[in-house]
Amino acid sequence: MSDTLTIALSKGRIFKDTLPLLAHAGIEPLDDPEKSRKLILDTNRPEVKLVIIRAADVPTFVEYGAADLGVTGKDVLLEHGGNGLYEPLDLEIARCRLMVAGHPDRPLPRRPRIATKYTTITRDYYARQGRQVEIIKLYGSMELAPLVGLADRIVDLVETGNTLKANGLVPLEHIMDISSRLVVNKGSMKMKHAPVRAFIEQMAEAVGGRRSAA
Ligand code: PRT
Ligand code: MG
Repeated sequence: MSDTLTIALSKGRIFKDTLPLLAHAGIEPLDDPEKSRKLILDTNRPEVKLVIIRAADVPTFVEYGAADLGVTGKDVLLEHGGNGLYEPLDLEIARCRLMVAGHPDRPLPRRPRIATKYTTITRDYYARQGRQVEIIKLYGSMELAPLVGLADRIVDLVETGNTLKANGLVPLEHIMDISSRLVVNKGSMKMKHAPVRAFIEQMAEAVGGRRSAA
């Protein structure tokens, strides 16, 4: 096991945006996760495997050493509570903003209800401002909550703003910018120091190359 490197990724935008960075490190998956049902993908480098999991599970796999490395959104990391892992690199991919959104001109009750899947970040955000809110945990389709009277506001990721707009909502407060991070298991950083370091450096180089090409 000690000569292998396992990298945890989620399907969709993170996989798509990580591919060119992996290519820079000389790593090419042998299967397409959107087509294959395999959860462990071999790569052109026999010692490197990709495990394909739900985005919210990436920090858990890496924290417990089921993967040596992973790529995950800062939103997911903050909700997870990223103490058990190293976060050596901002990959500058899958960028978006975490925002408070709602109906533009609806008065707020004294203790507004905020629907979100980001309960930890949201609680911290309002607590820091000393604002009283009730937080309602949802697992998806946050935009629906204000339309059906479940919540006064939502906290969600915004990229183009099209989803909000399509549901008659507007962005109201910017909480933070989000991008995806490379995360590393603490044990792997020690036990597989040379290959892990080399991988981090190649990824950093790829990020730098993209930045100067932009
Ligand atoms: O989709 P699934 O339930 O499997 O899991 P997931 O939603 O956690 O994963 P995925 O792949 O959708 O997102 C992975 C990561 O991509 C997130 O953790 C973010 O760090 C990042 N990211 C970047 C985004 C977006 N942009 C984004 N726009 N994640 C989600 N969205 C959603 C947003 O929640 C909203 O529903 O897209 C919609 C808004 O997009 P616009 O363009 O209409 O504003
Ligand atoms: Mg999604």
